[in-house]
Amino acid sequence: MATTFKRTLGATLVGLTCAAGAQADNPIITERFTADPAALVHDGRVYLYVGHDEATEEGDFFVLKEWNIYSSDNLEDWTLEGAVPRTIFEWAEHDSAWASQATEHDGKFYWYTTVRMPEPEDGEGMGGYTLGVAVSDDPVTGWKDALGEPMLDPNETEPAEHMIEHSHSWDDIDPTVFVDHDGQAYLYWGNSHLYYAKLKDNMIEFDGEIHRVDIEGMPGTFTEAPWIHEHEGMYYLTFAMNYPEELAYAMSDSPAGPWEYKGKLMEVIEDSGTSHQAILKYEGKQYFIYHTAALPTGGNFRRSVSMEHLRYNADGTIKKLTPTASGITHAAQALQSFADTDHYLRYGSDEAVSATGLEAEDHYNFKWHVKALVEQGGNTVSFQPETRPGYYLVAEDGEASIVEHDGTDAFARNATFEQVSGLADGDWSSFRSIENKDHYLMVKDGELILGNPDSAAERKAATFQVTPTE
Ligand code: FUB
Repeated sequence: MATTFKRTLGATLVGLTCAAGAQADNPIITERFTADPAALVHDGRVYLYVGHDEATEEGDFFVLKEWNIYSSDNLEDWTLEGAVPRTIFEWAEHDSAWASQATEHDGKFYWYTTVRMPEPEDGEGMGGYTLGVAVSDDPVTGWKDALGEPMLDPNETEPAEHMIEHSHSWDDIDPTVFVDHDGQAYLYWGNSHLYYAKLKDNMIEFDGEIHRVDIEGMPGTFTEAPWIHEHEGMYYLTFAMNYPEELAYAMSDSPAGPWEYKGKLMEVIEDSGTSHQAILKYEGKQYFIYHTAALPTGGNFRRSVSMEHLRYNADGTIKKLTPTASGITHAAQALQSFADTDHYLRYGSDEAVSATGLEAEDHYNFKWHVKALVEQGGNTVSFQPETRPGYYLVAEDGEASIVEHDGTDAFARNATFEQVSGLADGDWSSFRSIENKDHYLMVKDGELILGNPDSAAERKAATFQVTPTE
């Protein structure tokens, strides 16, 4: 894993003092909380634009003072290139560097952002969230407000009813830009209401009217986070639906719609009311980038960006995704029991771990992301349930259970085991707590417990095999 901090941003540089922390498994950025990813590819390099979540653990709303830009040429090593403060939009206010997307067009870069503007002083109409657009000759440096004013007045669109009782609206957020093969650019955006408009050739002004979009057959409510992409001649609109948010998608044969609902892409994210997806095409493969609450002490306002492979069915529909701890570069592992080799360790949505046979419909809950939280003597491991990133198997108070990482060193130690030669068979493994070497993981009556094996049967029960699942 390489971590570097490369470029500075002249006038837009803000205080970045820590090295960029990034890793290939999920979350892909670990040194800070990041949200609302958007990616573009330029000169063979991926540029990832994210909001920097700075809310405290007790915080009850988003605090986003700046956007951060990372880059990578292998999707494994991410370099923090710099940060652009919300204040490049001088007419905006608050810590409102919400979701954004940048694109390259005719040799220039255009970055469509969400920011908040003041409420009108005369009390006429609403202020609130709106769209800003910045322009630059470079994907990282030199971003300047292209218009010196918002792309639209929030009063030009009619907010959803639940916003009308407020002094500000937030229906004009989350822009996504799409440039079609004929060079026509489209901007989609919205919260509760979904809008789109064509862009003029100058990429910074609307060309014609703003349309309100309906998604035909949608079984829920459009929430936010639209993203448009194209694949083999079909157009895809992915978005967040309902609240807490599920990620879903619709398809069309035109970037202007009509859009037909096609299904859910991801269920509600554990511990986060929002997610927000981007689709990346890079070196012949496609990726789904989104945010979760998986970093220790994460939550609704302390999110972290993750990545999965995006795959299609033969009919062009998208295969449903599951948030994983292993991400795009690691293989998840299964933990097979020596005492009954048909049995594997499995987690659920609570604290318990059981050992049972696999069912035909099993996809995930026997998979673990195996990586040490505490490196000690070269043979330590920690176990994260593959689809509960941020949760770990811990040995504490004499019990083995699944618990959310609280960010403390004590937690990390409790979630770390020494991997030793199998007590019943040296070709297999046994695992004992690094905090209490008498406490081994073992299976009793189909449940995972901690114990100190002293019979042949107990030594078998404390013996496992770690095997790749794919
Ligand atoms: O990050 C602030 C807001 O939360 C974004 O604009 C929405 O998409 C949601 O992720």
